[in-house]
Amino acid sequence: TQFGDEAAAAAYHSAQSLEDDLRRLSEEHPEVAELREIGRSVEGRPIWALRVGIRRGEQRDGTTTFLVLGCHHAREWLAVEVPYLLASHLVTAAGEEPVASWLEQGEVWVAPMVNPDGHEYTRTHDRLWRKNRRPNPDGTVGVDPNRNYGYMWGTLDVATSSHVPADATYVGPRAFSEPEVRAVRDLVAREQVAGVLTYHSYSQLILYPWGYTPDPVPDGTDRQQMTAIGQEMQRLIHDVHGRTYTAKQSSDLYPTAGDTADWTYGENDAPSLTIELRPAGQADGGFVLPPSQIQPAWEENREAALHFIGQILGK
Ligand code: ING
Ligand code: ZN
Repeated sequence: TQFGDEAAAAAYHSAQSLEDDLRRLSEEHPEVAELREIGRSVEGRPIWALRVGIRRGEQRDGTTTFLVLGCHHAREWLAVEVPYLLASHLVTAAGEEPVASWLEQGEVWVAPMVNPDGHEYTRTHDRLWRKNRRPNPDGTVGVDPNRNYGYMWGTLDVATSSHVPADATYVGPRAFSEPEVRAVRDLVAREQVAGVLTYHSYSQLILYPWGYTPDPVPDGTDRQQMTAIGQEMQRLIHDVHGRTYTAKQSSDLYPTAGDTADWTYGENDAPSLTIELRPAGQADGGFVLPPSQIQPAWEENREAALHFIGQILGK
């Protein structure tokens, strides 16, 4: 690699090694895991999801789906590893409670690398690249996939949600202009998605909608459920290694229109949370963490993720 940390590059997944490892999981556990290509990136790379569920033939009406996403943003390497390890855990725990009961009526889809083009670019050219690799008409490159979803898309024009193609938070020319984002949209349209967990790094946060407005989501069971799950996840994470991941509304971090959770909740009524993984700040390493951080990050997030999944599939 150009930045010389061969050990880190080997310990974290590339697009190819992720495909290999997801394929191996599906081949070792064919009764509960299936590898699916959910779409292709701008540069033609497959976007992979592992479907964790019991084989039901064609008759799958009424099956509730929980969706886990990772790595919308290229440089957020830890946000590939935590969802990958969650997928691996679910596959090996599928025969034991509580996972076994969840899979009687439901399934979990895990797509650890939504933005494979950007991710590969961070391994070979620019470790801190964020967006996808869309060539823009003005000669710049990249749309922010976490600003390209179609709920209240484009309604803000601020530094953290920009209409300038060169910017790191460029929203794109229209909602769902990006194939990586359409892959998620089409998966949500095909399956009965009833809960969404999307991983980013860093800042140690648990973010619930909305991003596009400081108003809270409407008063009622959804608001109650998302804030309660966020609080419980904060507690479960803290219990493991003492790290504080603070639960709050995403607009309290900064305003964004077109993010994943606003769309999966606003358009699809699925309780949706964004996790910002380790570390707390730039001074602690920011996006660039040694591989020794992968295991503790996974450990502290495991029970929290399982809690959310259980709240959705365990009914
Ligand atoms: N942060 C998120 C971003 O997309 C976020 C923060 C998530 C804001 C969800 C609004 C909604 O900017 C990183 N690190 O990507
Ligand atoms: Zn991000």
